Amino acid sequence: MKLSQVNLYQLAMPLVTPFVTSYGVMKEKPFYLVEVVEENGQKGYGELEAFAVPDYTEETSETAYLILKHHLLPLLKGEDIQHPREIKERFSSIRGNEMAKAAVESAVWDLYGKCKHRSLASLLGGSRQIIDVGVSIGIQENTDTLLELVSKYVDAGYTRVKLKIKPGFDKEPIQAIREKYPTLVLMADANSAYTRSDIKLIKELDHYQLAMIEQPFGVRDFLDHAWLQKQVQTRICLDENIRSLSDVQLAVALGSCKAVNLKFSRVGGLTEALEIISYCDQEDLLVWCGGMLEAGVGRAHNLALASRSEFRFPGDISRTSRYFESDIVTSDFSFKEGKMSVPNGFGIGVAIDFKQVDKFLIQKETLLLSNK
Ligand code: OSB
Ligand code: MG
Repeated sequence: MKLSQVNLYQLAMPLVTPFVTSYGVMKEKPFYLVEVVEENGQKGYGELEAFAVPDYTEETSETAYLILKHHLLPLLKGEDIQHPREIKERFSSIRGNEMAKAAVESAVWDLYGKCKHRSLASLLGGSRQIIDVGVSIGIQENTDTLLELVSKYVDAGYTRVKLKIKPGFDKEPIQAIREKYPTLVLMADANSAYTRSDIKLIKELDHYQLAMIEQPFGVRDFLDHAWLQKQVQTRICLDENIRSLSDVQLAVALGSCKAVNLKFSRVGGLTEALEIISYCDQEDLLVWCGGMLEAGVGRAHNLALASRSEFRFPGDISRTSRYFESDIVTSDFSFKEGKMSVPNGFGIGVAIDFKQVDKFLIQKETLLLSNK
């Protein structure tokens, strides 16, 4: 496959309701839809998931765009790509910037599937057609609104609920949910809002049969997480800490966690994600599919990846309608009773709805790649 051009659609999709985490409030999702075009006109799609503010990771939508345009795409000029696996190697001279890399890499995976007449799920080694999905609930104003929300999602069939927590919004809401739903698969995500000095509180959370506590400490605090995991029964799950396979290896060596929230966009692409999945499986570490409030393209990539049998825990792959009024793809992923089907068309298996893209479009830019 020789890429002739890449089109970047800069979009901003308003969220139906603001999403609140310990980092702050998100009211819209700014992102780029990346369209890679090969010489015969076949197209592949990826989403650049970096947020507006560099709080979750260092990248922002703006910095990732610059890296993509000035440093990543030039590396593909004139290249004949035999397999999307090669992209990781081509990009290896560029440090970090995982989301910028993943946006291009995942688009090339889609393109490859379309050229080879294979679904992305089958290319990635996925075997399941229908997968259990969970929901991630932001920090709420009060316990009543929270319980109302939880009951709405439980009624919709979501098989797992993740609650965002921060100091001052942790034990009480968790206790309230637990009292009302004694057997619900429940977990908490702190997005790095606690430190060692909060050990007493975290030990209290140990009493609510949480499936896991995600990212309680700082994003490089492998040692502190290991210190914590030794003192609590509840699994510690790492999200922000994990940017590559070697980070997972470090976490295993130190005992920093028992679970990994895997977002392919946070680890530089699907190839790195596949390596992490194999390693987690071999080390008996629970691995599951995280989310970045993706629109339909990123969601389709997630579903394809999460169709692998190693994912034994419901992912953060709720319906797009939870976040957005309307989506940029034509499929609605047929959500039914907490399960979503994995698209089985070629590549990501969903078509772009360009009318919708136009609705959210800020600007479109074409970058030519054909001559060296
Ligand atoms: O920590 O997983 C996270 C959203 C924004 C920033 C960080 C996170 C999240 C989510 C959203 O939990 C999950 C989803 O896409 O539904
Ligand atoms: Mg998280």
